[in-house]
Amino acid sequence: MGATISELPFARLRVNLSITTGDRFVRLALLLCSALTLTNNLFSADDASDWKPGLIGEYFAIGTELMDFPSIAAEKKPNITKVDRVINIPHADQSFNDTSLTDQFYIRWTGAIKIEKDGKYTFFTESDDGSRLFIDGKPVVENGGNHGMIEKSGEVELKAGTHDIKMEFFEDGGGAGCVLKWQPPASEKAVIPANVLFHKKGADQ
Ligand SMILES: [Ca+2]
Repeated sequence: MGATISELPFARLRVNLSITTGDRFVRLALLLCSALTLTNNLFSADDASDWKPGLIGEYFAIGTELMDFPSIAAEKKPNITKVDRVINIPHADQSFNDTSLTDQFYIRWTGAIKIEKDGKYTFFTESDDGSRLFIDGKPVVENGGNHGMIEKSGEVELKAGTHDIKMEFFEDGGGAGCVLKWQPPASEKAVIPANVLFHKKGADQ
């Protein structure tokens, strides 16, 4: 997504610089307009039409005992694919997150997280049974194994911008729950809000 963002505004700058009005103030104003356009484009790039709110949740019915994360063949299709705006499923012993799944299933959530400012971010997964979180492909929280509702955390330095996020979760039997929280720099710990989670348009089809 970087190439189109950086090319467009500079193309506009070149066009405006080539205008020879003889009036420095007019040219200055045009440059200022270009700079504003550039700024606008950079901000709107985060909300570009190819990004949609929420993470893609791929739900797999496994049907056998799960003591840890299952291996899912690359070609295996999920039983359910849906967009989840947040991951905040309280602990319960019933159908999981408005699906027909109750036991012996695995979920993979993928998409992007929008980071407002550089700094150290702490992430927390609380789950029954296991969960783990990856940012930009690197493990940040390891909360695997077959267990009750347990929270684990991890820290990562992040630059402002959009980063890949992947959350995995599995449930063997009994109760199940899964909550994904964070603590941004100088902020309170909270469920990661819907307004920073996105997926590529079409990824849910
Ligand atoms: Ca369980």
